[in-house]
Amino acid sequence: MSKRIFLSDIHMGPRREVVSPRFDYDWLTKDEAKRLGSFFEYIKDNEAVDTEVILVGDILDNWICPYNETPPSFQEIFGANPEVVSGIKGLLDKGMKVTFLEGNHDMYLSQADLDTVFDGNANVRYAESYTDRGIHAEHGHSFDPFNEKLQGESAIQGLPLGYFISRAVATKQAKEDSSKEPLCEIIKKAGAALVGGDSIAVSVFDAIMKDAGMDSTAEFVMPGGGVVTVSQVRAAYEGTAVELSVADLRPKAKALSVAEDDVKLVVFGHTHGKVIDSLDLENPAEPLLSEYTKVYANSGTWVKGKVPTYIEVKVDTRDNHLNYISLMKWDDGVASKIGSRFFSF
Ligand SMILES: [Mn+2]
Repeated sequence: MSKRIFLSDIHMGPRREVVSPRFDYDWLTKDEAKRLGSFFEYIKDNEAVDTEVILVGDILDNWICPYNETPPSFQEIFGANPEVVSGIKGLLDKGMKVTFLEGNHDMYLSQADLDTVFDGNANVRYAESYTDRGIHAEHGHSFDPFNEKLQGESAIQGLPLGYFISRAVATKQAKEDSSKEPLCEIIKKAGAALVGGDSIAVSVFDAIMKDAGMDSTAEFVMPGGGVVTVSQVRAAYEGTAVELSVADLRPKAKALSVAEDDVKLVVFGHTHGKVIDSLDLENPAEPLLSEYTKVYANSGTWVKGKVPTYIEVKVDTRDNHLNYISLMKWDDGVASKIGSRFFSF
């Protein structure tokens, strides 16, 4: 038997000292980090050595940082979350493979960063996406114009507008200990309050800067130590197009599975909303045959206020081309199934 375990949106932060009146702005709390560490221990103790763990992005978070603080390095973040790091080391030491996929909140993480933390262990790997046995997994931010990796002269340091919005959201949280909602939800709310005129992206940006109490001259401290003002950011991203449907990646999963016949299961993260559902598609090659099924799954999140969830794919031991996929939860140290599907490839 062979298993693949997918989890995402862990959002480990730098856990910097809280000096009153500043509040803790990290999305992953200390207790949640411990809970995740014990989950990794459970996997190590209960699963076979050929089990693979795929971390589907936003595992670290160097975006959630108040505008006037220097953003953390990935090494600072790993160092602040020893429960998670030692949990992953346990898996690697047993001989299991662990893959980190790119997310938006950890966009410029690299294999070199992982090699430093995990002592060059060959079982840990960094990639943009994961493809195996009919499965396609990626974080999902590349379908979200607010949060995709940007190149070109309009982008500041290759970062999308969502980066600056995250910095403002962290600024507000550090001031008020306000709710730690995923950005797509915040953006959806801000978008719902729009009036005409500017592009949606810039209007959302304006609303969030105002909400965080940042005026046009406020200076973001950037990675590397330089600064950029709110009005410079506004000018740089004025043309950004935004779809307000980013809270639901199902249409993107459907498009992806239609374009690639070999893709039978699409696993995303990013939205923080757990899902397992079939994508019922007409088979264009054989329209007289019944519908054939592909599956969309979202691994959910491990941060505040939600029962942590993950996706498990099990290979059928009798039929090597059949995969069972389950949406699982990890509640009070117990793993249980929320829903399941199967597919052959
Ligand atoms: Mn994300």
